[in-house]
Amino acid sequence: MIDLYYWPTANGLKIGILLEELGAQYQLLPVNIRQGEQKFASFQQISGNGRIPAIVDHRAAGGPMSLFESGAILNYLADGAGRFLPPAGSVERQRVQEWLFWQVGHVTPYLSQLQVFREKAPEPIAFALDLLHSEALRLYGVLEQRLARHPFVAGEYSIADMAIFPWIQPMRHGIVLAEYPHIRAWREAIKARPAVQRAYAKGREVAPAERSLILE
Ligand SMILES: N[C@@H](CCC(=O)N[C@@H](CS)C(=O)NCC(=O)O)C(=O)O
Repeated sequence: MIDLYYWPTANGLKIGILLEELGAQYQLLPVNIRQGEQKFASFQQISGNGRIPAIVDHRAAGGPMSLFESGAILNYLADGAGRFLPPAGSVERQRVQEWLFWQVGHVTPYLSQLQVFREKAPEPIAFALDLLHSEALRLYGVLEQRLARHPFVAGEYSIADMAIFPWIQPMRHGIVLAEYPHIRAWREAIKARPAVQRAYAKGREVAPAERSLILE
């Protein structure tokens, strides 16, 4: 059994998608980040950075093992199952890692800040909005170019796609998706997957008003 410490934000949804794709036995343990539960000492013993998602794997050989950081969790779970991440030493695995690190290193930091400045700033701050929107355009452009040549970012559907997908919310970013036909087709294909639909349905049970659950 795996415990998933979770809130249905983009970073939380990534792990829900993989667990559903794997048909894993897990329980969702909501950490209400809107009410500050990520600051509880009990949670920070599991997630040293005080952020969701985190897991505790009760199946681990040496006893229950905790892990935080979504990229590390995706790697760990995919390796354990031998799915959605090619084996060590292969070029294909490095391709998945490349796009996974692109997601955690560029997509989350810039798009999350864009969302904060668009949705939460008490008044518009043009400098921040311009800077972050330009970077969002650049990131969407990078993804569009990649998907023009490959059906999924690393060739086959992988944890890299699962990490990127929840972050592609064009309406929140002021992006017109019609200008990115390859991203649109990729997004529709992932959206249609039963595991992805189950992951979002579980997210809606936890916190239906979370903006990350909007799939338009
Ligand atoms: N680099 C981390 C980012 C995790 C993260 O930022 N989580 C957000 C929700 S998406 C959070 O816990 N926010 C709570 C807070 O800002 O205090 C990862 O990929 O897991």
